[in-house]
Amino acid sequence: MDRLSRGAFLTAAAAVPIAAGVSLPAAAQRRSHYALTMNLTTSEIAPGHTIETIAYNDTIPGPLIRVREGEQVTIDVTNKLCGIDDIVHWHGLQVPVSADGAMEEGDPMIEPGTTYRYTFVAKPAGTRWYHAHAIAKTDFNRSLYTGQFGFFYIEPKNDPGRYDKEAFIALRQWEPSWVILQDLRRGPPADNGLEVNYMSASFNGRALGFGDPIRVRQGQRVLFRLLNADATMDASIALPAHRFTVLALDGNPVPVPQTVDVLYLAPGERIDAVVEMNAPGVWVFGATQNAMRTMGMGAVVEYAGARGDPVWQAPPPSQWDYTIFARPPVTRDVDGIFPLTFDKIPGGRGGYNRWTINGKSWPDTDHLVVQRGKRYRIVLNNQSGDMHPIHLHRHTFEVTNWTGKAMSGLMKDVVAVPGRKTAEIEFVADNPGTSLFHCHMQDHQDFGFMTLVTYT
Ligand SMILES: [Cu+2]
Repeated sequence: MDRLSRGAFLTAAAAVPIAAGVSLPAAAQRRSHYALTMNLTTSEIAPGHTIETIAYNDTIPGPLIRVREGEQVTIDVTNKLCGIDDIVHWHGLQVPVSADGAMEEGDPMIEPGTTYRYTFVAKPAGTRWYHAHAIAKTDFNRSLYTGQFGFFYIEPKNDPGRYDKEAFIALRQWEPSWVILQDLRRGPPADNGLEVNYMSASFNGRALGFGDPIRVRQGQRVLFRLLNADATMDASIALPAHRFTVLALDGNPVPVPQTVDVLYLAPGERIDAVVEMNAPGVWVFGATQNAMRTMGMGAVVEYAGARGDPVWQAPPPSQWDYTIFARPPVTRDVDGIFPLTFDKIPGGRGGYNRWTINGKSWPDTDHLVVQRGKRYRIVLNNQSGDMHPIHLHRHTFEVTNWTGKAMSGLMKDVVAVPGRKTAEIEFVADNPGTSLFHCHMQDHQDFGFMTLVTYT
């Protein structure tokens, strides 16, 4: 097995007894001290197709960070780049502001030739991740456009471990460029600015058919821990002849696990889903969108003893809907409501679109001022035609309304708000310090779509 895919697919030994409480061999890889080095590296993502990018420890994704919930973890990040500073954000973790890795909150950028130590208690349990959090603007050699991302898995204190095999998979597109992309279905205005377009894509840094197959056996329960690590694009993925039982969204167990044909992930989102391997064959696990799959967004799932070319079949039509994983709505008082309207200022032909929150762009956006211990509702009103994956740092929020449908119990740190739709989230201000609130699209956050939650 080659270097990249060995790091990418952490496979537990087969058929770990559930009741026996035997810990998975992967648990042996738990450590409390990690070292990440930001390096300029080359990576072969498809046969003979090599890209140059920045990565952690020369692997894509970066090394898996795996710790037990509540444990102290130390991560030394060394910058070996020439003339480029950067910073690492621990996405979905409830960390102190000093360890969050966001320049806008006052955290230091890591200068070339230096090492910065992040140390914090790992919480909450679940599938988290880490990634660069610099401003890229028009520079595709920065931040989320590069290979600077990896999984950060925090094991719960009592891991049910109801699976035979675990596969961490990060979705990603490569080779971005600015293009004029007029979506005729959206109609006017035709003054839309430049959009980001890609040439290639991968699961775990390898294009479909190039990486090692995900090897399974009939009867296995495979737990996929999926991450959309893309800078700007959402993705729907499917595995023909198989269904996904969704256990967690953004690492947090869902109130109502549901079995679906297609998974949808906006940038920054994670899904933990179990698949019962009961359809022997060689299958394409990949993007439902043909163009994205053809670019390489996928991996082969191969049953032991199966032969032949990998088979793709389009899944039945489906619509992603967060509410099916949630409980019915409950009426709860909040201590404050922040109505936020998101809009786009089209950049015009050849220009860059700008984004506004209540009519203002970062750094002029109004802060959301909260008091410790109180509960707040944020009303997200997306007036633009684009989907926005809205992310709040250092806190977990409850999605209480999505596209007009009220709900409760669904805890997330990113919520995808479709074009011209609304959503509502509620959170308890339980982690004092400044917290960044922004759209997770790299180009959107770079061009205005950010503000801060501040405590009084
Ligand atoms: Cu956005």
